[in-house]
Amino acid sequence: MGLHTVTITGIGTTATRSVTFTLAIHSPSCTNPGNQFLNSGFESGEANWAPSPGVIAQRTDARTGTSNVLFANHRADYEMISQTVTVPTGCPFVTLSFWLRVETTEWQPTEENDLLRLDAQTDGREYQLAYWTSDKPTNGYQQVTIDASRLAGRTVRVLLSSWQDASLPTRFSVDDFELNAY
Ligand SMILES: [Ca+2]
Ligand SMILES: [Ca+2]
Repeated sequence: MGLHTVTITGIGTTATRSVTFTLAIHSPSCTNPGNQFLNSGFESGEANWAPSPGVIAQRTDARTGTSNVLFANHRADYEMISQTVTVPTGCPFVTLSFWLRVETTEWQPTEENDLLRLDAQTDGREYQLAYWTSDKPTNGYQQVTIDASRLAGRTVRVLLSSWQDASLPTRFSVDDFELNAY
């Protein structure tokens, strides 16, 4: 179940060609599979999201379209976006994925001074699903995918939040944030 990357390669006498595509396999009981978030690419601005001021905006470095999320205000200390969805029943497999770029001015490579957290709130409880830190900058945007199958069938508030210390800011750029059910 879930998303699978499939590569088909044809080998000829003079040339080799490959094609790669994504195969989505969902449970037969999952009648409404796929992405459950609205405005995943932030192209409608803040619509459907509950963001801190200025976090969602038009930027030239959006991964797709012209808008993305940027957590970079170390003076604000804490910034977040959230969206609440009901994951359809019958879809036992759930993933959260987004494209992330981490750039930092922190110079002590082993210290996790600035943090990006992915949390889920459901039934009055909060789960930390994953976190990323300033000591692991990325080379451009990279897709991250987190298993969130424990959220199957639940109404959940998904939060992505940044916590930064008072100096040497880190830029956490995010685009194309999806909650996929299968
Ligand atoms: Ca976008
Ligand atoms: Ca910092």
